[in-house]
Amino acid sequence: MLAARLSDAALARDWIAAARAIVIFSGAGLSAESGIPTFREAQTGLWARFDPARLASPQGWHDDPALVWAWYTARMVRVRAALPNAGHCALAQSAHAGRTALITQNVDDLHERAGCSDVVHLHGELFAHRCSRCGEPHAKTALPSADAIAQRLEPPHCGRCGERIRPGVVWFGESLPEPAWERAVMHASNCDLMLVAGTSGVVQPAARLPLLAKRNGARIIEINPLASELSTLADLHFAATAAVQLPRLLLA
Ligand code: BV8
Ligand code: ZN
Repeated sequence: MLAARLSDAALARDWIAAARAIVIFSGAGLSAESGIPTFREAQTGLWARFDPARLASPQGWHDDPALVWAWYTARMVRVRAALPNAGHCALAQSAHAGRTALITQNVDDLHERAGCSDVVHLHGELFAHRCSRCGEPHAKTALPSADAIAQRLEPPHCGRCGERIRPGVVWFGESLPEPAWERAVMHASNCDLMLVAGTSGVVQPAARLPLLAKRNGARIIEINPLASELSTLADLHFAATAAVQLPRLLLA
């Protein structure tokens, strides 16, 4: 891994301009500068004493659906109040968008609200509720105000079968949506440049994608203030935030 100096931004821009097919692989760090806490950051406030990996699991849902639904409702309220940041906007405004595929681990809709389309959501979407039994999609529910969020909130129930509605995300221990995973593998296998932005590279199988790209000859550029599990794969690592570095590489 080459720790990138500012002058390497020119080298990275040359790689981007010359690339035939680019993949952006984003994680929770992309939304950090929009005020959305990253997944591994300590839980705050009402949720400080809960393990997010436990809440984001079928077991957590089984044990206490009202606690899990309240946690997701608090996250939905936070995302609704957030705005896309300069990193999201640089991806949407990039001149290279036509030959770029965006694959995200994030469940928020900030990429879409910045103007990106055709986003591959590996871990589902926060606002895509569905019935936990029959899978019937459930229309977005009215959100409470931020100060009215209790620590437990009974989920709505399915109009078709009466079962509880669940968040449309992929929980730990659940398989990724086949179509999303297949598209992600196809893009990672065919790209010649991957920008890895804002991910610790801890969660599998998503974190396999940069390795797949590398094995197929792609260059890897990482944007993360810290080193990650993927940094050893990076040809260039910018120790910078997404909102600062993505505009420098995509819009300069
Ligand atoms: C599965 C939705 C098959 C829910 C999420 C090996 C193979 C397969 C599975 C496993 C395996 N090993 C372990 C597993 C199990 C598990 C797993 O990976 N566990 C981890 C904890 C080890 N994987 C699974 O269960 C997956 N399913 O494998 O299915 C299967 C099926 C049945 C039976 C057996 C097997 C499903 C995983 C999906 C989990 N759902 N999200 C929700 O959000 O509530 S994952 C969750 O973590 C979020 O989506 C988040 O995006 C994602 C990944 O984390 P990151 O995005 O990287 O975020 P993180 O906080 O970790 O890091 C942020 C980074 O940003 C940091 O590096 C930081 O430095 C940086 N940063 C901070 N600020 C900025 C910044 N960077 C740039 N700019 C900034 N400003
Ligand atoms: Zn149902």
